[in-house]
Amino acid sequence: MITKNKSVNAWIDEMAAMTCPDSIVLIDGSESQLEELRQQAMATGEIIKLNQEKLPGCYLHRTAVNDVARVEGRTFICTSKKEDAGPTNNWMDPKECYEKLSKIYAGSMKGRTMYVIPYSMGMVGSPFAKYGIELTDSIYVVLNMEIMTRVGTDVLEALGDDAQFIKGLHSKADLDDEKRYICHFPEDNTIWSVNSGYGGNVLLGKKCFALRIASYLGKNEGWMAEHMLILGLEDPDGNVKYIAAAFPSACGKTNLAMLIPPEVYAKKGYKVWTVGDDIAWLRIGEDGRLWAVNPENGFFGVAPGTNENSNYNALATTRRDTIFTNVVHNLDDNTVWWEGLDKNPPANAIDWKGNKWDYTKYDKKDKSTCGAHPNSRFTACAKNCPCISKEFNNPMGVPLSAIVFGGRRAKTAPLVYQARSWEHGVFVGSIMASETTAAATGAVGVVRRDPMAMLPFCGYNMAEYFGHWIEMGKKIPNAPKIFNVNWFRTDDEGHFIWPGFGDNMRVLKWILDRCEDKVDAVETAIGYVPAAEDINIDGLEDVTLDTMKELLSVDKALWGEEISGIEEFYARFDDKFPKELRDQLDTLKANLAK
Ligand code: GTP
Ligand code: SPV
Ligand code: MN
Repeated sequence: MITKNKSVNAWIDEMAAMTCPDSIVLIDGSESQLEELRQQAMATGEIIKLNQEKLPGCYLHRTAVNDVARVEGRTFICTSKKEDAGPTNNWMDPKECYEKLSKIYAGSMKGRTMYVIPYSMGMVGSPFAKYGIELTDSIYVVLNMEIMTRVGTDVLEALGDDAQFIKGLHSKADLDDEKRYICHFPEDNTIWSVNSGYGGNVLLGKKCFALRIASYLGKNEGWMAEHMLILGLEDPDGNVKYIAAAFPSACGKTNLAMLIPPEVYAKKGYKVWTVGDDIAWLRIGEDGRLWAVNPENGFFGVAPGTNENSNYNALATTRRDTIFTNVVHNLDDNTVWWEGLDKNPPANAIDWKGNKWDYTKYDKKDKSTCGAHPNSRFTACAKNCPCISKEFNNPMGVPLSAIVFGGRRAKTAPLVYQARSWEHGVFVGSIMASETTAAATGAVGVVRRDPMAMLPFCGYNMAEYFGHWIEMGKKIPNAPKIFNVNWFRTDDEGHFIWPGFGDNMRVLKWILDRCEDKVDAVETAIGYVPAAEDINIDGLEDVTLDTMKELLSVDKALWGEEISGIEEFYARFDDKFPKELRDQLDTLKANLAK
C-alpha cells in the first residue's frame, strides 16, 4: 500500500504493471529523502554538486543533446471528439493514444525506481488548490518538482479519499525523440509523457497540468488558467496594485516579474514584488474583481541573459538551492556560467553538451558555438527571491488592476497601447503574434500568431477559449483594464530601441495611471496610445521624445499587412469562434481605412 487512497493505489498499480519498475518509492517531501536521492543522482552523474561555498545547495544537470526544449509537434490533446481539441492543437483519439503509448511505456521502468510525487498546485488545503500525482523514473524530475510545486504527504492528507487528482505518468524510457510524446487527456484528468527528460515536457505540474489541463477545468468551472506573470507595484505611500502579463515563452515574463525600478522611481520609493513568473490562475472574487493566484512554488527561468543588471533578483534567487540545466560548467571553481552572465567566460569549462568548451571560438551570431544552450534554465525556490511578494502564499491570491499582453515584434506593435474595453482587450490578446524562441524546438525568430501566449498551452478548442474570455468579462463587475506591450521594437540595424528590463517600469506606471484615470491617452485605430511626453524618460540616456514618438507610432501600412495575417488565423476556426472578435476585426479594419 503506497498511500491510504484507494483510487491512487489502484492507479499506481496499473501504471506499475505497465512500466515494470523494480521498486516504488513515495516522495514524502522530507529533506532526508531528497538528500538521499541527490546522493544517488550524483553517483550516476545525473547531477553534479557545485561549489557549496559559492552556490550552497546548487547542482548542475545536462539533458540529452536531443532533448532541450518543449516539443510542440509531439504534444497532443486527446479528447473523444477531435473538434474539442480545436484547430490549433495536435489531436489523437484517447483510446488510440493510450494504446500507442502503452506499448512505449511497456517495461520502460525495468531496473529503475518509480517515484510517486504527490504535489499541489496552489497552497495545500486552499479551496483553489488542485492536487496531482506524478509517477516518474527520473530523480531529476523529483528534485525539480520539489522546487516548482508543493510536494509531500500533506498533499495526500488534503486529498483524503477523493479520486479527484491529476494523474501524471512520466518515463524517460530511452529518450528516443522519435517516440517522444506529451499527451493530455482532459476528460480523464490524465497526462502521459514519455521519452523526454526536459522541463516543460516532464515537470507535469507546470505546462501540462497548470495550463493545458487547468485551462480545460477553468472553462468548465468558471475560472481561467493563463500563461501570465503576476507582479505587485508598490507606490511611495505603500499601496500595492497588481498586474498580470502574458508573454510567450522566453519573451520576458520572469524579467518583468522581478524588475527593479530605475533610479527616478526607486528614489521616490516605488518597488516591485513578484507573485509569479509564468502561470496565473484567475478567479472572480466576491468583491467583483479578478483575483490571481500563482499555482507554482518556484521559477524555471531562462539562464542566458540573466545578470546583475538585467535581472538582479533572478540571479540572487539562483545563488542557493538551485538546479541549473544545460549551462556551462566552470571547472576552475566548480560554478556555472552562461552567455550574458558577465564578460568573463571561463577558460576551463564544459559546455551544455558535456564537451570541453573553447570560449575563444564563441561567435554571438552562431548559436552552435554557445557554451550554455539558449534554452538553458535554472530551477529556483520562490522563497529565495529577494523581491517575493508577501502575498505569495496567500491562498486567495491578489486582485488585478491590469492585464497586459505582449510579444516579440520587431515592427508593427507599439511600445504600449490600451484596449477600449474588455471585449476589445480579448481581441487584442487574440491577435497577439511573436517571434518564436528557443523555448520550443523548431525555427527561432519566425513571427507566428500566439493568442494570449497560450497557443502551445490551451487544453481545448481555442475558439471556445476565446468565447470563455468574452463570457468571463461579462461576469466581472470590476474587470482589470487590458493593455498590450512590445519591448522588442528594433531600428533599421536590428537593435532594440527601448532599453527594456527595469525601464519597463516606466510603461507599467503609465498602465496603472490609466487604470486610475490619472493620465490621458491618444485614441488611434488600434486603441489608446500614450502621448509621447506621458512616458517618463528622465535618466534615460539614449531615449529622446522623438524616440518615444517612434516607439509609440502606429503605422497604418504595417497594420494593414497585419490584417491579412489575422484573417488567415481566424479562418482556421469554425462557428465556435465568437462573433464579438470578428466584429472587433471589422472595427479595426474600418479604423485603419479612416
Ligand atoms: P519562459 O520561462 O520561457 O516562459 O520565458 P519568460 O517569458 O519568463 O522570459 P524571460 O524573462 O526569461 O526572458 C527571456 C529573454 O528575453 C531573455 O534573454 C531576456 O534577456 C530577454 N528579455 C526580457 N525582458 C526584456 C526586455 O525588456 N527587453 C529586451 N530587449 N529583452 C528582454
Ligand atoms: C515556457 O516555455 O514557457 C517555459 C519553460 O516556461 S517550460 O517549462 O519548458 O515550458
Ligand atoms: Mn513559460
